[in-house]
Amino acid sequence: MKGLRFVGFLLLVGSLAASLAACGGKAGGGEETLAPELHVYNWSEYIDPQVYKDFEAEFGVHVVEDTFANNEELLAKLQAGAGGYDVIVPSDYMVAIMIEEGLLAELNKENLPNLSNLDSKFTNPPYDPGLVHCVPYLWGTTGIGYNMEVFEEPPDSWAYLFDPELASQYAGKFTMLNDMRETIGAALKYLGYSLNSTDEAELMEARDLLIQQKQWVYAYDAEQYEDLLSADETVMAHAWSGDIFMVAEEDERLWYAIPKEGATIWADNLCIPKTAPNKYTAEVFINYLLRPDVAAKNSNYTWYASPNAAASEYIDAEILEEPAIYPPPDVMERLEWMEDLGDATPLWERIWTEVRAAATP
Ligand code: N2P
Repeated sequence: MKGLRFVGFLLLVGSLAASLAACGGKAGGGEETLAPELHVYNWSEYIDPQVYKDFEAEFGVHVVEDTFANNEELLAKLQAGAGGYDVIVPSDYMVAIMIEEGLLAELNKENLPNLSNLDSKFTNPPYDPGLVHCVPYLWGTTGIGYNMEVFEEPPDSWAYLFDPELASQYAGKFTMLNDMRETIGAALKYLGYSLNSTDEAELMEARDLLIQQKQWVYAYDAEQYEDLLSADETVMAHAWSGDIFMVAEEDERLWYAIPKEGATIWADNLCIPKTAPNKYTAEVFINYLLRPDVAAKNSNYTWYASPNAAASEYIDAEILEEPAIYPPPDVMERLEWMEDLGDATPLWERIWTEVRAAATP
């Protein structure tokens, strides 16, 4: 009996040691182990591909990337139980929704020493005070991309997309973002309302405007629209700033304007889902993206503004000095952040479905 108990004790000690080793000796405060693969779910064209390669060369971790078109697609994926992602990139208001729904893990800041590189303006955002769950990645605005050969004056008003007299001149020649918040938001802005409106009458007005506009819309697209513009399929696009500047590097006819009525300002964030299989590796990756030279590589590639103050010295002057990327204070004042729509979400979703399903005359 005694002998058996002793064997049992030995087995217990053995399995404890094995499980400590498996979790990398975390309990002992030692190094954790890196997973061989990391799964990132990102916006399209939203990282310098070289950064994935450099990370793999340095850490031996192969990064597999999937892309999504908009925040709602990302949310639906997680709600449906997609458990394979280690790092996701939701925008500000979506971070708030995901925290509320308990979808995000809390970050272990010990693994994120490079957080100190962030500009202090970005370290306490209202959607995630104190950066408990996410790290700001890139930020930008939503406006209008256009072909300068077609427009004598920059189309710096939502009227170009919504005023029947103006928009009809570009019939079949412009795209709208395949993004509920951005596209209904743009219609609301044109009408002089907040892009966070939850007022039913305002929203019905926006819906009618979008249904009227649909006959002139080439497509609702958030992933290839910049290429359609460069391929002359379109001459104008409801657009995220950097997407246009990135293509403009090769196609000098293209440029981007922030509508004078005001527009969206947003920040996308690196977060770890609660279900992430490789949380520690995800933190090592996020910390890598926070290195000044790496953050700068991503800004230089995507043409989006960086919340990383230490990265500035490596970011191209062309980007840092571009007022449509880092807008001056008077423009900043006209920009609006998106917020969680709360109880009005189903109404927005219904309107978006109606707009997408509406027949064009
Ligand atoms: C990148 C899309 C930008 C993200 N192609 C908009 N939040």
